Amino acid sequence: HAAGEVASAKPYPFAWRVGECALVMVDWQRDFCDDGGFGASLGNDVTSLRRAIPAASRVLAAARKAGMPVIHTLEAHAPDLSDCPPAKKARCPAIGEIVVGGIEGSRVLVAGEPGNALVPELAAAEGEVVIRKPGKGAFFGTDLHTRLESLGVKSLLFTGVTTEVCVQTTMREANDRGYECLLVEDATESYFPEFKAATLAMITAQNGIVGWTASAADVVAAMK
Ligand code: TIU
Repeated sequence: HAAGEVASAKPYPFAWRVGECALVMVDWQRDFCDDGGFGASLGNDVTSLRRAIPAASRVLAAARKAGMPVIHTLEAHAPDLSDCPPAKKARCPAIGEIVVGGIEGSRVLVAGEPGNALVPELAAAEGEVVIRKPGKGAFFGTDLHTRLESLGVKSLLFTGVTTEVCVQTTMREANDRGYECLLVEDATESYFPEFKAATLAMITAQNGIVGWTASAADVVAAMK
């Protein structure tokens, strides 16, 4: 296999074998990115998240062109909330509710609702897998690991929101399952700039204890 390589990646160059790398697009759903969504209901300003959409879109387009598998995730509960632990609902009471000023009368973080759709700029293409997940991590309660194994995937590129919640949790789950993980630093965002900066630093610290980070431009160049 030929290799894709991002020489500028931190803490040192990141390489993957062609055919063994997939792109994971974490939770680019309206619930987090639109005014009135879950993110906004928690008191957050969603404009910071939207800033990462153009870079995520460029990485997505490059992955499609390179024939790389693309997996989208959604934080999405069943309509009866049977997969929402009471502890999660207790600390995020908006889940499953229709909130005042919300997205088109949408129930928050519920599968199939308008707010649970991917933002149009990053919508899934025909044939791309969309995984609904009840947790912050995309491996908990899903068949993601089985799917990746059946595709022969060993390396993962990540974009998504929010950096320190669902993206970092998913990266750590992937790292523990043996995947080599790279987070595209300008294709991820947080409602808290200091948390994004800290997450990028803690991923790459200690010789890449969780994985690597690199810019969208350099990742896109490596996919050609
Ligand atoms: N997708 C994801 O990160 N879920 C969250 O709840 N993030 C927050 O930052 N709250």
